[in-house]
Formats: sequence, structure tokens, C-alpha cells
Amino acid sequence: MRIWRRRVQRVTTELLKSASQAAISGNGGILAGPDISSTVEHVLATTPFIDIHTHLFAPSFGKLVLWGIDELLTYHYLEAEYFRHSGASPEDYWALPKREQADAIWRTLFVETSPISEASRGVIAVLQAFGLPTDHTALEEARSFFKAQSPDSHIQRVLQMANVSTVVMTNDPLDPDEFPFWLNGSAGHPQFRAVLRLDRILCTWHDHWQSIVAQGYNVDAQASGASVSEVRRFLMEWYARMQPVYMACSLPPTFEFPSDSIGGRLLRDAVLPACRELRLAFSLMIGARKLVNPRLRIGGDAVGRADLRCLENLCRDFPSNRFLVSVLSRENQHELCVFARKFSNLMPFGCWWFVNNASIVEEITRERIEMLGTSFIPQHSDARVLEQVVYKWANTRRTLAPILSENYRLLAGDGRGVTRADIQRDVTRLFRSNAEAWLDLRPAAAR
Ligand code: FIX
Ligand code: ZN
Repeated sequence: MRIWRRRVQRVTTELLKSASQAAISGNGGILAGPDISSTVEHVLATTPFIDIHTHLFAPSFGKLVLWGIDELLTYHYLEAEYFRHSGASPEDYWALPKREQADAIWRTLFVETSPISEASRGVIAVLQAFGLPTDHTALEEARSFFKAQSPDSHIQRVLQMANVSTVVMTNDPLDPDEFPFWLNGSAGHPQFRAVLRLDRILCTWHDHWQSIVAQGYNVDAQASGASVSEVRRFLMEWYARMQPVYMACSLPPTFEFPSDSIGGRLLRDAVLPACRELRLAFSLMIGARKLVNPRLRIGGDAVGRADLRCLENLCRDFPSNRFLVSVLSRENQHELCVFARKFSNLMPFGCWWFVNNASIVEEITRERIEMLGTSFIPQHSDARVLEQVVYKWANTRRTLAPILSENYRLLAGDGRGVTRADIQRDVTRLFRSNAEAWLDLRPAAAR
């Protein structure tokens, strides 16, 4: 009898010990099947993300900072859907003041039909997140709620709700509405980091070289003579002003590299060397066909499949440059994964724009995990209106939880149990440390 009692005591102590250890660290114990999902969800929810690509602006950018219900409703994704549902002429819509544009979109997409599209559900999710009514009467109450918010505290609250610690902006040094903010030195913010966006230089030089001359650089229409070194000087001086975390460009599906075009030459001879010197990654966002329907303005862009051998050439021929790449076409996603397996100076990121829908995010993320493990950046929000980070990141967390859980269950089934620490390390890598390794997030003083 005494032997039995001692054995029971010993087993109980051991059990209690391991249970308490697992409880304390929450990471020691191998997770049982059902605990994997709840742990993955909890880790995704409690890990602050770095949002590596948005069109948001820091509070000091004044009218460029978009927030509140009227901006949420007049988002170009919803405008495109509005023109489909309403049959209204875009010209009539653009002639309306913002508030009436928002009224029209609310009536058409949120009253006369169920807001079941990804973008319209997003608005409902934001209203819900602020405890506002979501039925068809919601618009006026939402307007007075957002009107009552003070920008700085509202921005903090929204980033906390989305559990996003750092937002990366999109900054165009040739945008007449934006560059004055940088020139008068009012732009910096610790949580809003800049990106040097170069579409006007690499894609539409003919329309914009004179803006560079106007800023005091000796370039010409053919980008000849001193133009390359002047563009290099332009980049270095904007680097000092903006402290960008990377340089970037959106490129059409027809983008080729190498190419003797002005854009191809400037990329090779000015941008990539500057990125090497500054140890900045260069981001290529490939596949947007601009303004296929110009009447929809910013909502008029479409997608095209690209020939991604441009990436093969860039990664192979410029091994000391690093390339952050997102592709717009669904058909290009698999190729991008394969190129990432061939070139460690290529980091795939995000499910961009027309592939940022749960069904396609799931497909892309599954194949990336199967082919790249955790060596990719799953998502960015591309938010244009502040509160969009709330629903876009909630959607990402919701879509990724079952995918990650299933992969851990498969791993456990194959013979390797997972712990909370494993899951935390992987989620941190996917949504933080990959970005920290590829973006220059050092503050200006540390550069
Ligand atoms: O080029 C880009 O950064 C795109 O994301 C935008 O141009 C696009 O309009 C957008 O908002 C996509 O979500
Ligand atoms: Zn974008």
C-alpha cells in the first residue's frame, strides 16, 4: 500500500510540475491537437504586426490623412462596385461633393443590396469594431462619431485595434500635394515610416522629368548626359529627407529587365546602385495595368499577367541588391514562389489588391508555406483610409489561423509536436522579423 501511495505522489508531482511549467511559460508543452488552433489564434491576435505597404500618412500630413466614414465609403474599391451596381455615370458621381458621393455608395451598396463583397463587409466590420450600429440607418451616427474623434488619439486607438505597431507609407517625392510636407520638414513620425516611391521616374519619365528639374536637378527628356548621376543625387537627397525604409515602384505587366528604355536604364544605373550604397531593398509591385477605364479614376486600374523573367535577371545579375516583390496577377503567384526558392535576395510579400480576397489569400499563403516555410511576408494592408487597417488585418488573422493550424497539425502528425514558443517564433517571423530584416527600420539617428 505504502509503495502505491509513494508512486501516486511521484506521478502527481511530475504532472503538476509539467503542467505548471507549461502554464507559466505557455510554451514548454507540446500542444495537443485542439490546443493548436486556439494557440495559433491567440498568438496571431496578440502579436503586433508591421504593415509594410500602405497609402496611409502620418498625422502631420494634414489633408492627405484620410479617415472616417465618408472616406471609408468613397474607397476606390467601393466606387468601382458602386458604378457596377448603380449604373450611374462616373462623371455625375465625380461632380458630387464627398458627402453625397458617400451617401450614394451607402444607399446602393449597403441599403439596396447586402454588403457581402470583401470591401463592403470591411466597412461594416469597422462600424462594429467601434460599437456603432451597422444597419441601414448607421450613416449619420457614424458621421457624428468620427467627427468627434481627435486625430492623434484616434490614430493610436486604431493602430491598437488592428494590433499594428508600424505602418509603412507610400511617399512620392514628385507628388505636388505631398512633397511640400517633406520640404518644410514636418513629416517624421516614429510609427509611420516612409518609402521612396519612384513610379513617376521609372514609369512616366516623359511626364515628370521637368518636376525633377524644378527641384534643382539637371536632367533632360531623354535622361541623357548628367541625368543618371543627377537622379542618383536626387535619390540620395530624398533619402536624407525621408529616411525611407526601402525604395519602390509599381510596374506594368509588360515590365522587362534588362531594357534600354529610360526606366530600365535609370533602374540599372541610378536606383539599384543607390539602393546598394544605402543598403535599402528595392520593392517591385508588378502587374497593374493603369487606367484601363480612366472614367473610374484611381478605381480604373486592372491587372495583367507578367513575364517574371525580369525578376530572374534582376536577382541573378544584382546579387547584392535585395528585392521585395509583390505580384498582382493570380497566375504569377506560383512563379514568384519558385523564383524565391532560387534567389535568397528575393522576398515575396503580400497578397496585393485584386488578390487580397480570402479565397485567393488562402491559396497563395498555402503554396508559400509549402514552398518557402516561413521565409516570406504574408500580407500588407494597402490601406488608404486609416480605419481600414482594422478590418484588413482582422481578415488576414482570420484567414491565416486555420492555414497555420493545419500545417502544425500535419507536422505533429508527421512526428514533430509543436509548442507555443514555436508558433510565436514563426508568427513573429512572418509578420515582424522578416520585415525587420528586409526594411531599414532604424531611426534616423541610428543610420
Ligand atoms: O500601386 C499601389 O501601391 C497600389 O496598391 C495602388 O495603386 C492601388 O490603387 C491600391 O490602392 C490597391 O489596393
Ligand atoms: Zn499600394
